[in-house]
Amino acid sequence: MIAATGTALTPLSAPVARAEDGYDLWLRYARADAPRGAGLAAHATAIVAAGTSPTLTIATQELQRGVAGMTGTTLPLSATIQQGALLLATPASTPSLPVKTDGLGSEGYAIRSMTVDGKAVTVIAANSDVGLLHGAYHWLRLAQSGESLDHLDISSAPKIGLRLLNHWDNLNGTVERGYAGESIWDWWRLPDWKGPRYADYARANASIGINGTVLNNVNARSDSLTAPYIAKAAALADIFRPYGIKVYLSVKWTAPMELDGLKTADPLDPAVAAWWKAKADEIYKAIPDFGGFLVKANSEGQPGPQDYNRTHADGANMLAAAVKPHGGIVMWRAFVYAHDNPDDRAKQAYTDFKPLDGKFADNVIVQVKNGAIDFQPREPFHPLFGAMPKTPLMMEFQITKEYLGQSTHLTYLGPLFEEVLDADTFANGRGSTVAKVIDGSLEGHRLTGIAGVANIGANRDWSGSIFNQADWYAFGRLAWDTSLSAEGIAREWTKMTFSSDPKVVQPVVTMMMGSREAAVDYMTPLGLAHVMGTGHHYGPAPWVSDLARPEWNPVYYHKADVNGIGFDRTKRGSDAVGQYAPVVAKMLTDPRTTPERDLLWFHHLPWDYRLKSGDTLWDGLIHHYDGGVRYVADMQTTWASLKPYVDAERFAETEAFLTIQHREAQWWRDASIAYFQSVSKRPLPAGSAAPAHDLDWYKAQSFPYAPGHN
Ligand code: GCW
Repeated sequence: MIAATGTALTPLSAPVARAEDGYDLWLRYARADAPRGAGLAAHATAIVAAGTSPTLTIATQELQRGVAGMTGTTLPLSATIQQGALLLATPASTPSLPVKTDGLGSEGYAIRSMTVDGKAVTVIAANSDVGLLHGAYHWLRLAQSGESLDHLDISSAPKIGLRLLNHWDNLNGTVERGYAGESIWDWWRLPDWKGPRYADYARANASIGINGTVLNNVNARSDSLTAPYIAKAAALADIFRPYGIKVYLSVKWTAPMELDGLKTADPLDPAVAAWWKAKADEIYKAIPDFGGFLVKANSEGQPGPQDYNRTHADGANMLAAAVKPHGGIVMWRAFVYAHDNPDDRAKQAYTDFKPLDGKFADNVIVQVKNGAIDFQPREPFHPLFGAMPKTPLMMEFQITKEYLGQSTHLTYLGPLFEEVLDADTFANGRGSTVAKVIDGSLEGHRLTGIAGVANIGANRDWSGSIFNQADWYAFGRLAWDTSLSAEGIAREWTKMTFSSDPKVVQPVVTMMMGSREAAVDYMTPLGLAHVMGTGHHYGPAPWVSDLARPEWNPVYYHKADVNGIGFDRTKRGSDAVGQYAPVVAKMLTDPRTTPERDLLWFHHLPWDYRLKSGDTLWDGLIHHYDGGVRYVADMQTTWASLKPYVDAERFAETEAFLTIQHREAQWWRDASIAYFQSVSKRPLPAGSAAPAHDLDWYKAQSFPYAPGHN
């Protein structure tokens, strides 16, 4: 090891060989080959940026960094327009702006190739400097992906207002359901020590249009609302602000009791309301543009207004009144289910919230998970979407892969996000997609939002694996524009992350696009759900039946016995289908018209039920498990063929992780089959191998140290 001596051993100008450790994410700005580099340089001879602001400085420095990385040349700042310049301008900084910015809002941008003063230039125009920053990132994305920089005529503005990450980060540095190491928030040393990583975090998020971050776990501690922690949050807010990113905090319902000894947390008690008002005032003094609160109440043991016989609306509205004078909002989660409620868990959020439609204050938005249970590999869309027309609903996706292979499985989430956003609620006739519910266009809401539970940690590569970075990227891109395709996003990401060589892009994108379906196949095919190990949720455990609450047990979800399998959610069963719009409910009532991918979510069917393939349900189930494992083996082959094109470090990591994934896919398949066969008493179809071990062996596996579990 070389000790630091204070002597500069390497001249600063010498090129430093750096390993591709994933730190740079999709902002690598790798050197372009000569022809592409020349083309790029011709479109970036100088930056002409009118005005000064921290945000504008970030935008120009990012362009300089990108162009320097890709071409090796320094992009000068210039006061005069010259051929090939990049012009950054707002109507305020440049009254003669030749590009219209109407309709771009405060965050959107336009990029146009045009002639100004007789010079061919590229104009990036926006109504704000943050808009210019987003435009700069768009231009850099085109440049990095090897797209043409000629004849650009782009305008882009987000339809969804709040595009947030939710960190489930604890004050002690652990991350609930985090698989990328410790929290990146160094709460202990904040606010004095503000490491460089915070700005890099903001930069990565700004590059994909994320504009807010909830810093702490929804399973919140009151301490995050104390003065020292408000100061820490304020330090982060100061760093994020020029990137167009606001901070938000999760709050614990009983904070007034825990911090200041109030006797109650009843939302209708004036002392409670006064406490929250004072707390909000205190926060806004430190963070003038604080975004607002996120609340998990009366869910999984968290306290909430129902403890005082008040409704979720009573609770949300009281908090909303506290932040309202400052322009803040409240995001109230609909992820609720109660141990003393015997009703189907999938129905409980709707049952609680639907009657409250229209009862929330205008700065409250209800945050709904994509499905009615809990971020399973596949869930039908949540029945609340489209069912609360008088209430703005925001989407909650999980980017961290609690149920999709955690840090090692390559399971690209783009197709999951896309499937949910494109799902048709039929709330207002055909075409009433979930995307239109959350962008406000279906029901005319102005407060709109989408959140992703972050997969970010202190690991050098941020997300626990290179491919998990794609999920963060895809979330941001879809939050900005829900009409983008998961495949197009995968292509962009691959080009920037690895290479724009079609020999790389094609196979990597193909691999990614089928990967989530493969995980569904080897974990929970045909609409099965929640059959994973208790607590840590790592690996299969469909046999578990001894946990205190019925809905914690996998057997509750699959209900397999000698006759058949699946959860009957039709009228004959829990009637969860009745929570969907009539057209959807009708379709889901009949197994023949239910999409097969959701079959066992809605129906309990005999093992001899015929699938569309002609297989019996039993044989088909086994074939899905087999197919999932096979897909992973194919990904291994594909990846091996890419060795010549990928740097050694990232190649080796992915290769090793695919080996883990293959072993675990096989384990999922084998353990699931061993269990279901013990129940169904049926032989495996021809060509399907028996599990490697007997059922007892799978049951005996234990994982006390699996990550991400408190
Ligand atoms: O997905 C489940 C997780 C919990 C999580 C909870 C929630 C933060 O297993 O770890 O708690 O959902 O979303 O509140």
